[in-house]
Amino acid sequence: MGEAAHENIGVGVKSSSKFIDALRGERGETSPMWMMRQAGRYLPEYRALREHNSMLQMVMTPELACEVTLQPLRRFPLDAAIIFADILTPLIGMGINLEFKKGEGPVIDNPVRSAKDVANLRVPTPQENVGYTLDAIRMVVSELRGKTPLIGFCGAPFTLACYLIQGESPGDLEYTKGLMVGDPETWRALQLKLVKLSADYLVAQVEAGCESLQIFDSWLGYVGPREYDRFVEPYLHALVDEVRSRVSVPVVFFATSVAGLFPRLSKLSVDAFGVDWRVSLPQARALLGRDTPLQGNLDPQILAGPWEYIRSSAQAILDEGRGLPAHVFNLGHGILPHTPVENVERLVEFVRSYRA
Ligand code: 1CP
Repeated sequence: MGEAAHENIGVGVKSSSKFIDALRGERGETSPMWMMRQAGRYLPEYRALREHNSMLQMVMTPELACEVTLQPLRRFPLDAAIIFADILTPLIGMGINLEFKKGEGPVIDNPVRSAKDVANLRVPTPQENVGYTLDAIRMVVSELRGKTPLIGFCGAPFTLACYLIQGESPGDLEYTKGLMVGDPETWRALQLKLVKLSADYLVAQVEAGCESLQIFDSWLGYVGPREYDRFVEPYLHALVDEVRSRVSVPVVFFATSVAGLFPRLSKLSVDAFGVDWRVSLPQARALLGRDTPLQGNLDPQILAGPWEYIRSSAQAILDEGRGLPAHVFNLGHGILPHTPVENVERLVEFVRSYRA
């Protein structure tokens, strides 16, 4: 890396890494690999810790978050770690009551539904809000000793608003879209607060030692092009542009079911796009109309299937990846709790050794 990449605030890429190189558009002999939700319930050692600690306790205790972040790396030779946190934890400091309920996922018992609710939301500094995650990042980085880069992340302003407004895992978005189209001023005020919260959070994660960032817009696939242009794009661009002006690490944007939005998303000033399994990598490239490194896109649901099927799917993706400017192998969405660990082990070994 040249010095130019470091000049913004003096933090930037430290370790030489196949993963960071690929995000910068440099293609090596093999595709580097990590897996979304690579720390999680499919690992027995994660379940063992989880038996005695709630999800939030694990995120809020730096020693535990550090340990859980490192668990998948002890088992598999992955090319990146991702800090154990959640896109929703930074919302707690805004004044919402977040709980992860067994079987239900995240629940917010004081959802945001009015102009007054939005006005009451605080935007604390990352240090006062999520100091526990910043501490965990520093611990992980010191354990990794420059050998493996750590990914920091946040939820995009649209997806965070979905959770804040719906108050639970959004099965549908009727409250969210009702507010968005019915009260655009309040929507704007909420989006601007979320842009500020997330931009500061991403920058703080880089300052604590993260060498790459990923923005998750998990619910964007529910948005049509007209609403994207008016209610989503200005804030997503504001977040990305703000972060880029302050740090120089590569930024990946990930959303699912957004093939129809790819021509618009390609205007985002990110280094790479994460792709889900509903489109092929060449299709995604054509729709984006831009030569950008892509990350993806094995369907995590087929990891429950026979090895031969998994292997041939992974091979097809790696072959497609050879046609891209650069490719990071990943799943098309998070790994599922019942995934056999043995299949993951074989997959990582296969991806590491495969040469197209
Ligand atoms: O043990 C448990 O019961 C907790 C399950 C769990 C885990 C392991 C949740 C609850 N969050 C996490 C960690 C997490 N979440 C990470 C870091 C770990 C890693 O990747 O190794 C990351 C990056 C996330 C991101 C996240 N959380 C997203 C974006 C990615 C995606 O899946 O689309 C979203 C939407 C969430 C919300 C969330 N948190 C937890 C659940 C079950 C959910 C999804 C609920 C829903 O479908 O709405």
